[in-house]
Amino acid sequence: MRRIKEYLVSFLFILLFLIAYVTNQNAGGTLPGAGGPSATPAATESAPADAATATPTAEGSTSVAPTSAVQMINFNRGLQPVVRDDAYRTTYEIFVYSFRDSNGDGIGDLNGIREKLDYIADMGFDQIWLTPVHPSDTYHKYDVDDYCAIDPAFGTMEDYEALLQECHARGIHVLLDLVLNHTSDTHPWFRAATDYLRTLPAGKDPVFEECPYVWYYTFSREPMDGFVPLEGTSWYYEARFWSEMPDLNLGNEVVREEIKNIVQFWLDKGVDGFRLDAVTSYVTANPDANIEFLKYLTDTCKSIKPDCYLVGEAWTDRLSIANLYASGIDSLFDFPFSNAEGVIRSTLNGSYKASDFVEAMKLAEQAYGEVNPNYVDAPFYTNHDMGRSAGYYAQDDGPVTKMAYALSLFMPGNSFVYYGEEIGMKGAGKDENKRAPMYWTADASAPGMCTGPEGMDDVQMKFPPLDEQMSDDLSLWRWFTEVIRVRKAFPAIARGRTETAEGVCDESVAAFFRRSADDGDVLVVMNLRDQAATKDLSALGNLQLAAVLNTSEESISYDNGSLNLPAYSIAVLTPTAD
Ligand SMILES: [Ca+2]
Ligand SMILES: [Ca+2]
Repeated sequence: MRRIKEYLVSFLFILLFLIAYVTNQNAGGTLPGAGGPSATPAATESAPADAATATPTAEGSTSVAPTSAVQMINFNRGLQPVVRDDAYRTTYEIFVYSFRDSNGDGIGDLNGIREKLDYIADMGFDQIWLTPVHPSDTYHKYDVDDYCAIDPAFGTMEDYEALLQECHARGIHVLLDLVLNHTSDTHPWFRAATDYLRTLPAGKDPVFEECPYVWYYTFSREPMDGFVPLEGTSWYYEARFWSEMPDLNLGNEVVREEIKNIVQFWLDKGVDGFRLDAVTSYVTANPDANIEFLKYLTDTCKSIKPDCYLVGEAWTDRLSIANLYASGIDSLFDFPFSNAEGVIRSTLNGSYKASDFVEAMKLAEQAYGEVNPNYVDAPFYTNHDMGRSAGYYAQDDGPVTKMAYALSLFMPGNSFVYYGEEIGMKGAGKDENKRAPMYWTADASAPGMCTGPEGMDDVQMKFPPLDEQMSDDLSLWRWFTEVIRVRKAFPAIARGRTETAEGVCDESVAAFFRRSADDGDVLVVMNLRDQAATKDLSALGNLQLAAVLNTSEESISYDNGSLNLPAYSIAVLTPTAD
């Protein structure tokens, strides 16, 4: 009888284990362990400092969730995103041509993106920025032929509307890339203007009533800096980037009316905001006029949809970016931190101290916040114009690349990630290489794979394709997922102000508080070097370990105010009551 009872108990235990295991698998491993179910980050209060061993705790925890040898997988399992309807998002940049092909022509398209919305949402992204989708005869489509249509290679307007709807159903916002500095030279406005000038008798001035499109651009009878000759005439036209990209005359009221109609069209459709291309080039060599146009654009968009979000591309230094915040725009990409020469890479390669990274964040907050207290920083590490970050550290097999992206994702604001960076894709040199097909799988001819831009070199990948990385607890992809999980579980990370953790922050360890009136305080401690570090945090108040990020199977521990960080690892701590 007693043996039967024992069998029954064992059977029940195994059954419970199986149920818990299956439930957790179905949730993509995001459910809290059986020991600490909770919908808030507070769940981690009871998490053991080292959960990797999954040993039953003294309290008799019967944690039966599958465990990993990597501490963060177990420790962060209970963290849940704090969802806010504000601009502090985590945004995925999609180069549409190269992301996902739905119809077998090798060209990425809108329906392909729709197929992958679960992938994007499961990683924790709550906003996407699509590179331009308007008709254009280039693969990148940064020279627009029609601002209120969809390029047929990418799909139809119905496809775009369906994409918007499915994004919104998942809580994902959509940013439209708006290229207003210039049109294509094949845009009907430019064709009309140039056709008119070609028929105009020599020496006669153009007449507005005969062809207002002449005033949409800037024509000159004299050769000028930034102008190119108009073939078949004695005229020149402004084209700062390329002869096939004539600059719009953004000071002109008729052009502004057209732009107002364009943003109205897209906001009415339901887009959540715009990524503005080349905002420093709107009005060349006249910073005040440039800011004035950016203000006009911001005010116009907000007058139509007050909570629409605008982020501008100003590839320039901190001071120039700060000046542009006078326009009232929500965000400007934080270029000084990005790219192979930026603060992030310099910090990881040792040119800067870990503490310099914290100082740089504080300087940016001060410079931007002084001009516009409501600014939202837009940190990013790379984009479609930059070499892929996996090429920045030739000797690195993962940890340095991971830490570099963590620096970007732990910056305050709306954080942007370029597609493929989450799996460490490669690509540098010519632009086409920076826009290689998303590396879903090793088989380049598998369904959904794109062929990539014409002229792209054969880009050799350094890290495995996504499907292989998804089953590896130490992959780059898993790291990204965990970093974003932590970023979203502690809203102060994106929304708070940076304060150096004095006495802890040094050459190799970046340590800072993010303090937020609404979201509380968090302490972030990042070991940015290849040696373990032990830090005494006892002077910083009563803290508890709230989240961990490991690049190896070595665990982080926190006991009696002493934090032990293995090489290249991150601890997030929160204050306790006393
Ligand atoms: Ca296609
Ligand atoms: Ca311009």
